[in-house]
Amino acid sequence: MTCPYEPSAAPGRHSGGLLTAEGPQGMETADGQWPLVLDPLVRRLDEETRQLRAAGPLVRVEMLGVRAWTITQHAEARRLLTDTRLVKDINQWTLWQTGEVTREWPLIGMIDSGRSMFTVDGAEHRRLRTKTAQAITPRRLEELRPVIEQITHQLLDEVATRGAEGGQVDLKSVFALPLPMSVISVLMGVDPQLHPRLHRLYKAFFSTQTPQEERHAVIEELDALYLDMVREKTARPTDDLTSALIQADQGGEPLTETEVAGNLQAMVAAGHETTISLILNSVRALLTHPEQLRLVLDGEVSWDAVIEEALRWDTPATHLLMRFASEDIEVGDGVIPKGDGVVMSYRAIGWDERQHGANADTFDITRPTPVRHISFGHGPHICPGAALSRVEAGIALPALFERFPRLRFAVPVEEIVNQPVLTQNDLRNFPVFLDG
Ligand code: STR
Repeated sequence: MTCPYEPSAAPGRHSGGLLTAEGPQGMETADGQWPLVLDPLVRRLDEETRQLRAAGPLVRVEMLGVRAWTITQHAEARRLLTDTRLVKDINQWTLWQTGEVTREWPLIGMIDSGRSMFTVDGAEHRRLRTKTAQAITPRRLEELRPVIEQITHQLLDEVATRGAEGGQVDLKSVFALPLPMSVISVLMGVDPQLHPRLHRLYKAFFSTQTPQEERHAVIEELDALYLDMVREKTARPTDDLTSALIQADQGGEPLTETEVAGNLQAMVAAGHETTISLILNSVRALLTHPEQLRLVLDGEVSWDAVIEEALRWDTPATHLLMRFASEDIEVGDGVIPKGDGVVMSYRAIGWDERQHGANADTFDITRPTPVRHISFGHGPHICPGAALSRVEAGIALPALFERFPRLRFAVPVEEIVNQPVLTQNDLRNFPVFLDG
């Protein structure tokens, strides 16, 4: 197999500083191949997804100068996501132990994000996660539904106002971006006045183009903001999940201030960043497949089917960073050596023909079998917010098309492109005409 990508032009020059001309020790492929270099600007996501699929199930990738393995197959991913030898603890990472990866690596915030349910395993993970997960079950979410409906309709009013003169409206900034942040804020008890600041901070946090000093400042600001929030709610509890996490005794072991802050941070970041993509990617898929949109508007196919297919075909979490092999782990014909980093490439996983059939790379809401994707992950870390995101998209999408049944792109669809965000499938903007 030949590698479709050129090695990085100047290995070792990247701020990660990891690659020498020969490649770091123990990281060269047995057959001398270079890894697939993922484009930090995400200019060809579909092409990259195909290349990952073709090279799978275990593929060597380079992400902003750092090498890791990625998993591109549904069955292997499922298996590995319940394999306890694959752990979240960054201290198991050889490149971290040797100092080859430092906080200067632009993606470090995706891994070393502080102690939370996202970064620990085993019994401690259950201790950190259970209370939060229980608060977002489908049954508990019924209470949030009217709130989500109200936020959705308010935002759609704003969309209508902006498009009143027949001009174009950015469906991202006016609808898909504020909706998830508003919803997660109600659940967690985040002050709406912080929204503009949080939008700005997360945009900088996720972008590969953010200068390093700014990125450090952004992470510091986010950490301080959430810690303040937890302290404030400790002093004056309110009716939200953050206050509940502070007060819960977790079987005699209450969560510490930093643990609550870590969970809060993870929930806001995840609830915000991923659901924007779910909404916009669904709209884009429908507008580029008008015959399928027709089926939905005529009630022939459910909105649930649209959402599950969008989750599979154009999933929000392109690459999920990162787990570490605490021992050598065999995958297919290969081995992940102990101490190496492992990424789950959910977009490629969603295109697995073995799981979804020969047309896995096409959007088709009429698939005969229910779509069994793992875009929310699998195993102990499976997305605790999955039901919430389904409720949000399940309200937002029908409401949008009911209000604007003639919604259409205001620019050629090729101009609707990804943000420079390597790990998330996030669009820059989404100009539409409402047409009445
Ligand atoms: C962002 C930075 C932060 O403060 C906390 C977290 C933990 C949860 C992470 C989040 C991160 C990045 C986006 C993630 C989310 C969990 C799910 C979400 C990875 C690192 C996805 O994109 C699926």
